[in-house]
Amino acid sequence: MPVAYIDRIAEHDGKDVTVRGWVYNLRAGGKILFLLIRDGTGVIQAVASKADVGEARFQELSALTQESSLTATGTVRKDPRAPGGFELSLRDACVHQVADAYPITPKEHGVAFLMEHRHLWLRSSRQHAILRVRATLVRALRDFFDSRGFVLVDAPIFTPAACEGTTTLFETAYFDDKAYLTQSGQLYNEATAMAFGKVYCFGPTFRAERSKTRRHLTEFWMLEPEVAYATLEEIMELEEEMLESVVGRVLEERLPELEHLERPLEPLRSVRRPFPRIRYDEAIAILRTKGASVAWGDDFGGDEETLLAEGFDRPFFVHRYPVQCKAFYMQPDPEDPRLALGADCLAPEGYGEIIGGGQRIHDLALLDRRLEEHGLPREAFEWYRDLRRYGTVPHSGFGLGLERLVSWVCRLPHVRETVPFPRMLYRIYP
Ligand code: NSS
Repeated sequence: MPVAYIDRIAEHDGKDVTVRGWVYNLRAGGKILFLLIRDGTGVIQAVASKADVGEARFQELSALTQESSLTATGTVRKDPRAPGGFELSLRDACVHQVADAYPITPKEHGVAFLMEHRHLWLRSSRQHAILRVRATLVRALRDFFDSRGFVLVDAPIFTPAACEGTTTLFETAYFDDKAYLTQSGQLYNEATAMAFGKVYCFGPTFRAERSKTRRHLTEFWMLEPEVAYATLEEIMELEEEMLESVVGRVLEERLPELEHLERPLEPLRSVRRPFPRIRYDEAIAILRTKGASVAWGDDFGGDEETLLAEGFDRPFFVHRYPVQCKAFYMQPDPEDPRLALGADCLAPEGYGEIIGGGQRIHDLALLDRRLEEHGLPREAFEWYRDLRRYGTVPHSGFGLGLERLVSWVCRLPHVRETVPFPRMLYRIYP
């Protein structure tokens, strides 16, 4: 008997197939049983009658509980009233296990309970929708860079030094020495960009951030392109082209999922180039008119970003932050060296920063000064300093936080649902 997946069941109309899955719901009506079966690709209603399957099998199926596993064989029939438009007239079934009382029921559960049962929560339709959008975004991002001549060159996860400040490093034993989990692949990207011209890396990154907010994870995925000879302006253009492209792909391929999540589509449809660009100084002025008390030189936190994002209908850039609130590697603006040639891209609808990037210091003497000012050990950066000794050029790149992108695209209240098993300040189980 051919095995059919529910999302392609239409191809088997009128034929006999086997569906392999789990019980989503069960309703008994005298001599007939209605079984909703899910197989990960969709849900189909199977109808079993005592006459077709026999008394013993009928009794066995009647006793099934939510999430019991079974292989069901029957005839596929078009039925406009059935969810999904097709029904399975059951001829036989093989029950693999009768599940224990399933802890997640259609009633409302608190977030803490659901997080504790994340391994099971992943079976629900809302989680399916979110994680499918995530998978599509990953594919769209890879396609975007692969089709533009970028080479995927991955960065290591064990590293000897900090990229984004020493306060958020996860330290780990490394035989007789110690290592840190990577905060960003950027420094390695700078090496590979000098080798290949245009590169990107895409993998997990780690930050020991004691932030319990709706946008912080301790382990998150970052996509980081780096381009030799590129300026800040070129990298902002790349960012807007990328976002327009990948949001467009989600609108093309994941409409049912966005609708299931009740995600309004208009804000996604307006993700069109060019994105507004405001200088840090202008951002400060906007924030003050909104009553925020920010001093020049402060970095923006979630509250400020949310306030700023109120004024825009699409992603926008805040560029030229003061050097003191940014990382050691930022190239100063030749027109005002107090400012860094860096830009954050903020998502609208109150989401805030989803991308951070900019132009890197390419001059060795200036880099050495910054390493010293930031108290970073020169020995650990010898290889990085080499990049400024052997054919140094201006170069730029950025890092896109995947979970923040998914959170905004799906319009979720928190990043914790954007990743199968979130790692947060107080969560490392399951
Ligand atoms: O610190 S960033 O702003 N920038 C970098 O790490 C650069 N070294 C990237 C580069 O130029 N190659 O982080 C980049 C993005 C940021 O905009 C967020 O979207 C995301 O990474 N990010 C996070 N997402 C979730 N949780 C946490 N804690 C987090 N921190 C940063």
